[in-house]
Amino acid sequence: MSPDTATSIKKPEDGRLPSFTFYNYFRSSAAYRVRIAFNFKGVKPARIVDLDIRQGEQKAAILGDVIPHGLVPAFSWDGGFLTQSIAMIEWLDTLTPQMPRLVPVDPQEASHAREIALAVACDIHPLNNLRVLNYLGHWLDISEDARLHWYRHWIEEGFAGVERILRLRRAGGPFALGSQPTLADVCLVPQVFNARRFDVPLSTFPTIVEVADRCEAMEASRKASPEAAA
Ligand SMILES: N[C@@H](CCC(=O)N[C@@H](CS)C(=O)NCC(=O)O)C(=O)O
Repeated sequence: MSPDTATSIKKPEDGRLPSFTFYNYFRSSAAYRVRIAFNFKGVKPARIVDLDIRQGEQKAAILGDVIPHGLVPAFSWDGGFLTQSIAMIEWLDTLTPQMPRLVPVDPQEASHAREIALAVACDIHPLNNLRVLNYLGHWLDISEDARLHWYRHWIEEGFAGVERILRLRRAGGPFALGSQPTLADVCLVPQVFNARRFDVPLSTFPTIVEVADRCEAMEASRKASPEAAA
């Protein structure tokens, strides 16, 4: 695809999932969200391309206009592409009828699922992305210890809000918003995984830990974990 073909990007025909390629990195928590969604929805991409973001391979792909924003995850299909894990999960969910509905059909419940998902995807994850950590280190000369402090701080700050929201919203569980896992759980599992990986104390976030652990124990999540995807 080149800029002058951008206007002819094709929509998936007849509202069904096309045969598509998934651009992945095993440790990317945004890709981990999408992998969990694949398993819940019983979807298998036709092709998986693993890109090592530590080596900048996701940027090399911009050259082919495959991943215009230079980040994983992304989808591409004949004549089209989609980026942003939340949009990608909604796309999968909309084009596959299987349960669970990751974005609930009820508009109010859907907004609550997006609320938690976006608290993770917009308010926590971007601050701790590899390019931000690299920028802090390479350009601002911030030490590794201070970067670790930064990393933990933004998870703790973000989780404090999510914990309060979950306590107010939960109607008895067992998942973040009720009896089925939703986009909210799908986003919490990788973020809790990252928190543990960087030794963020989680004792003040019992609701987050409870719902994330419940979803993480499900086969759909286990098969999507960085260990399983490596
Ligand atoms: N908002 C994007 C975030 C994508 C993103 O930041 N991906 C990370 C991996 S989790 C990445 O490609 N990082 C490469 C870098 O930081 O250079 C989404 O949800 O898909």
